[in-house]
Amino acid sequence: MNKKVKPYLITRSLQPENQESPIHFIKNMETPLHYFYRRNHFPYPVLNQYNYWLQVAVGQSKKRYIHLSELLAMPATTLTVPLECAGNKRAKFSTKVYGEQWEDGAISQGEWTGVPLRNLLKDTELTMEAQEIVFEGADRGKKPGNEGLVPYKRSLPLEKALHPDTLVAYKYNNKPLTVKHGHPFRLIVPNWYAMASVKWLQKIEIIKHKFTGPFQTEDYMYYPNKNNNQEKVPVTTLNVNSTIQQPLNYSILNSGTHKVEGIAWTGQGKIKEVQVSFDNGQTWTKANLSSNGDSVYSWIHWSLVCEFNNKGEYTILSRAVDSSGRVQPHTPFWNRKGYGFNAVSTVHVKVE
Ligand SMILES: Nc1nc2c(c(=O)[nH]1)N[C@H]1C(S)=C(S)[C@@H](COP(=O)(O)O)O[C@H]1N2
Ligand SMILES: [Mo]
Repeated sequence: MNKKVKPYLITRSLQPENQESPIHFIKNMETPLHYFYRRNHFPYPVLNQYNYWLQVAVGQSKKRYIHLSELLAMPATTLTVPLECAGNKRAKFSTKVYGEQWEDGAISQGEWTGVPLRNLLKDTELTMEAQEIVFEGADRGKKPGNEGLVPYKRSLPLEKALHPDTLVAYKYNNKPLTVKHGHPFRLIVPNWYAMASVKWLQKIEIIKHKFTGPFQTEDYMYYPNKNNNQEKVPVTTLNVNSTIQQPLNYSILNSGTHKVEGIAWTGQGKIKEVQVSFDNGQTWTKANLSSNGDSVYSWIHWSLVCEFNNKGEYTILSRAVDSSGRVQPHTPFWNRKGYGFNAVSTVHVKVE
């Protein structure tokens, strides 16, 4: 790539700020900070000294506070984790759905450093009755159907919250988190869609019941039916997925050798195989996979060198298979809010 010419974020909205990563040009395992996508429901919170204290509450009665400096003094874990917005690729549903029209770039990944949430909680706080842990961000705003200003607030089941890799993170790519990505600390929930990774974390509450709230039981639910709310299911684990980075959609290629390449990821196990098809899925060829080292969660890069000898139009498809046996479907699972799109990745090219 010419060093002087650089990609940009792709703007979806400015207030609140929602911008895509230029994912087709990201070759690194760690997305540079300025290319990390930005997804916000509300204006950025204005932070003050109190935001450096994390409140831990048990029900309504007991509270204690942990300061950032205490977090920094605790043993830390560093993990390469992708964040993918549940609405990534929403623009590709052929029966259109409302919401940010994300293409492929509502995903980025890098190294998160923080303290496992479980190490911040005391045994006494996790009595037999505890059922979920609720996380509240410092940002708030208006949400249709709700009164006043609502905070961004979500819960995790105890099992996920207490997983050793669920972090209260304060660094990204070895630098302090920036305000846009949750300064001073945010939750990082590997393997789940990124709505779970609450930014500007202010309050953690251990509760004895199931949490309900607009970002838990209205949004981030799969609604399979167009006209009613029946059979709704919460959005949790990342689907198996892949994106063709190059060649770009509708590009014109010279005849000859070209490299088809992209990324693949999953929230359940590891990527086992990525397959590429040039005949609309009748036959598939295995792509070469890069190693993701020791990282359990990170996406992998894949590539396939192929010959385009005849002039004409081609459709290139990619599909990933994970170690839990999941394969990207040919047709996406349509749902009213447009979450979890993971149909085979498609690119059209013309050879001249
Ligand atoms: N407090 C707070 N946390 C939040 C959000 C938000 O609006 N407020 N958005 C969530 C969603 S939907 C996504 S996809 C990720 C985006 O994180 P990023 O902006 O760092 O990429 O943050 C999640 N955490
Ligand atoms: Mo999201």
